Amino acid sequence: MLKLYHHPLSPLARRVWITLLEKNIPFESIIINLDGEQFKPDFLKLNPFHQVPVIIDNGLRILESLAIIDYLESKYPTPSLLPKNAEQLAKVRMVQMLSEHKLIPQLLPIIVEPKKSRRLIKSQRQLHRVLTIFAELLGEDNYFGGNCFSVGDIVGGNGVILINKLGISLDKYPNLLAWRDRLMLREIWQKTQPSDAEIVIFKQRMHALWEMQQSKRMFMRKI
Ligand SMILES: N[C@@H](CCC(=O)N[C@@H](CS)C(=O)NCC(=O)O)C(=O)O
Repeated sequence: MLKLYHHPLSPLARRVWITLLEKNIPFESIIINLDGEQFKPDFLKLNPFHQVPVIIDNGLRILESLAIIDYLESKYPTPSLLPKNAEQLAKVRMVQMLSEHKLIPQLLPIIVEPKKSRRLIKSQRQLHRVLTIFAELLGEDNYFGGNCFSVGDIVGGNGVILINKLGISLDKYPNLLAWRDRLMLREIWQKTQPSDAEIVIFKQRMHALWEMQQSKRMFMRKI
C-alpha cells in the first residue's frame, strides 16, 4: 500500500493528504513529528532535506508535494483533478505556482514579524497581490478549473484558508470568500483543515523554527 509520511499541521503535506483522500486512494499514514523526528537517520534516508511530505508507492520514493500530486494524477487518473481545457489548465498551474513561490514564503514573516514592521507589511502586500490574482482567475466560476474541482483548488485553497486563519482578511474578495466556503463544505476539507487550537500550535512551531534559523545565522556570523 502507498505510504504517506506527513504531519497534519504541515501545509505542504496537507496538499498531498487531501489529494489522496479526494482521489480515494488507499494509503498508510506515517506521522513525522517535526520537532526533531525529521532529522532521524531513517527519515533522512528517505528525504535528506528532512521535509514532509514523502510518499512511497510500489517501491518508488517521491519527494516534493507538487511532484507527488502530478504523480498521483497520472498514476490514479480517476477521479480526474486536472482540467483538460488549455485555459483552465493554465489557471490551475498559475494558482499552484503562485501558491508555491509567492504565498508560502510569506507564512513565516506573517507569523513572526513584529506588528507594523516593514517586513510584515511587505509580506501582507505580497499576499494581497496573490489574492487579487486568484480572485481574477476564479472570476464567476466555482473552481479554478471552471466547474471542475482540481489540484489548483487543493493547493490554492490550502494556502488561502491558512493565511486567512493567520489574519489575512478575504473581505475584499467576495468570490474567494464564497470559494473558501464551498471548499469547506467538502467533508474531506472539514476533516483535514487545522482547528483554531492547532493553528496556535502551528504558530508556536513557526516561532521555534524562526528562532532556530536566527541562532544558526548568529553562529555562522561568528565562524
Ligand atoms: N518543497 C517541499 C517543501 C516541504 C516542506 O517545507 N515541508 C516542511 C513542513 S510544511 C517540513 O517538513 N519542514 C521540516 C524541516 O524543514 O526540517 C514540498 O513542497 O514538499
